[in-house]
Amino acid sequence: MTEIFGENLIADQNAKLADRLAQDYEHLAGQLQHRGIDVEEITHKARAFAIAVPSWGTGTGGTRFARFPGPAEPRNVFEKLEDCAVINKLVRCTPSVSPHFPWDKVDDLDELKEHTDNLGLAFDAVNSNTFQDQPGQAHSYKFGSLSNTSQAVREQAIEHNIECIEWGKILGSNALTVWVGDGSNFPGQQHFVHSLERYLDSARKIYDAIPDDWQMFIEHKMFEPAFYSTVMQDWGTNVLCAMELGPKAKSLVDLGHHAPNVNIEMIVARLIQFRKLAGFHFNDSKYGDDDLDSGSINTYQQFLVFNELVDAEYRNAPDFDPAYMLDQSHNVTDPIESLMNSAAEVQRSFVKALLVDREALDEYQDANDALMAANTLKIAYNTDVSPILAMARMRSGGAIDPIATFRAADYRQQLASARPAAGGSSSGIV
Ligand code: LRH
Ligand code: MN
Repeated sequence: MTEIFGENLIADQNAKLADRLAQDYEHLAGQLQHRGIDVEEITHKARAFAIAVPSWGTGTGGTRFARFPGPAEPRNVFEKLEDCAVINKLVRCTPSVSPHFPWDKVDDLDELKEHTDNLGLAFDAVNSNTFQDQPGQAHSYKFGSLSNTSQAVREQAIEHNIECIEWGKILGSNALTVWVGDGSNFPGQQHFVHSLERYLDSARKIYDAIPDDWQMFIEHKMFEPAFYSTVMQDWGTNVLCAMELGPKAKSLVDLGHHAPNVNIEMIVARLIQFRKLAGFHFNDSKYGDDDLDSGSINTYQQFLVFNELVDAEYRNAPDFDPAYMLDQSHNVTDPIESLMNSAAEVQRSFVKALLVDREALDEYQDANDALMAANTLKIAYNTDVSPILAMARMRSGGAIDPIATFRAADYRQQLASARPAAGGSSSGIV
């Protein structure tokens, strides 16, 4: 489907904006030069930035109340990947896709790998799913999976994770993300210690199946689907378990999995310090795990997270190689537009963090000059780096304005006949 975006369409759209971009870029170059920053060095780093797209984010998402699918929704993993290729063709910073099993499971994984290679994409971390019961499944996950009181259920969940590793190997992935919704809805319903002991025992069996060149990403979440306690509830439980399991296990931070106002950037700093930062599921939220578009609500927090990540690079933090992924649910926007916008907004936070004068910041921090330290971050944050992001896209063969170019292509209309709607609204994640 990327042929809908023939070279000409992107070039034609860029031609309308190139002069204005050159002016804006030159102006920003001058501003940064005054601050001793080489704009070309920053643009080079912006072009190297990459974030994975969630396969499950390419279809319209929903809530327990309803899902309102849009036109020409992807109907299978092959079409999801075609949409991911469109995203990368326009924003040039999403070269990989994170699959979710069994949602993306097909009989011929070699064919899926070939399809993905042909689209110029790669697979990122694979995600297991022991939070839903599949048709014909022997044991239910109603009362949990890896921490379930039933050994048979735990073994079924362990087996599924090990299968995901085998499938991931065929797809060329090198990490398994394990998120479980295990928990309780009533005080007294679950023994906090026994349930975590069962979780750890199960996780060890999965860990032992992790290849030496792979990693196991443990994802914590405060609540939902359990609403009183969650076995893997917070970063503390997460990092303790990752340390307990071994060097291949690290802690993944989904930004929406924390209570409002939690200092997520400090959690990131802690995980980096103890060499246990797996990476991220970027999204935004105002209340719960809202899975809203990254950078749509709390842009300063996202910038502060990247300030910790860039600082880690700056001080050569050991074992620092975080995986960046989006994990969002697009209920009222075109998923392709939201994923393009979100990838660019995460890239924006990264680029702004590159502009922080770290030597000055170190001095102000050592001198306890709180105001100037805070302002040193704000100077970077308040810099409009849009020309750098657009120049990075253009130089990498993408669109100066991805949304305008996507709309100019009339992608959904052109695909409507090829992708007849499945019909009707339904609930839940695609
Ligand atoms: C859980 C979660 C997890 C995925 C799911 C789609 O809320 O963030 O990362 O498996 O969303
Ligand atoms: Mn997530």
